[in-house]
Amino acid sequence: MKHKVIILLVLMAFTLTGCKEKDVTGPVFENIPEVLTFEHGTDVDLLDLGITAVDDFDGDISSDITINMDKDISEVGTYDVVYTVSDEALNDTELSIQIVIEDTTAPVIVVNPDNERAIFEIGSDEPNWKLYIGLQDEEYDPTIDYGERLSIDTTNVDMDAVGPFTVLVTFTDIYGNESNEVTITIMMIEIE
Ligand SMILES: [Ca+2]
Ligand SMILES: [Ca+2]
Repeated sequence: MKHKVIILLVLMAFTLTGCKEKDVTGPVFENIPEVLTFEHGTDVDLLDLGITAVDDFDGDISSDITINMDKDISEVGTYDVVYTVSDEALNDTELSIQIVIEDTTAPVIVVNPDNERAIFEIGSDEPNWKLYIGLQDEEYDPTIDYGERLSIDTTNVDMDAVGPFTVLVTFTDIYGNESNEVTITIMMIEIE
């Protein structure tokens, strides 16, 4: 009888241990994208990059993935983003990835339609050429000193001679992308 009880107890203990097999393994991240570089201005949803999480006990727990940072990655730069996911037994797994936001898009420069052909009297002062252009899809303010980023080539212009003259303009954004070149044409005339 005593033996039977012991055997029974051992069996019960074994069964209980079997039932209570503990989840000690954290989930695993999968489908980590290789390319995490985005063009400036792209709408990036950090929780929608296709990254998934699978757990040995709980299965697909991708919907439990969270990130540790503010989701504002709107400026050009490199951002460390830490993804975290926990299984039901509270085993955590972290995944750290870098998101690069870059600007490789050249600005598009346009000639202000009002000033495509400007007429001046010989001897006039040079106009403010910065008023003659605009930028598409980018902010432009002619009162700002853009320094060498705004190239206004007036070597062909002679304000004291008759003729059409051309001014060549290019603009470089702060990331070094150079725009197309536009031509402003001015007419210098003699008024008697
Ligand atoms: Ca687990
Ligand atoms: Ca740009």
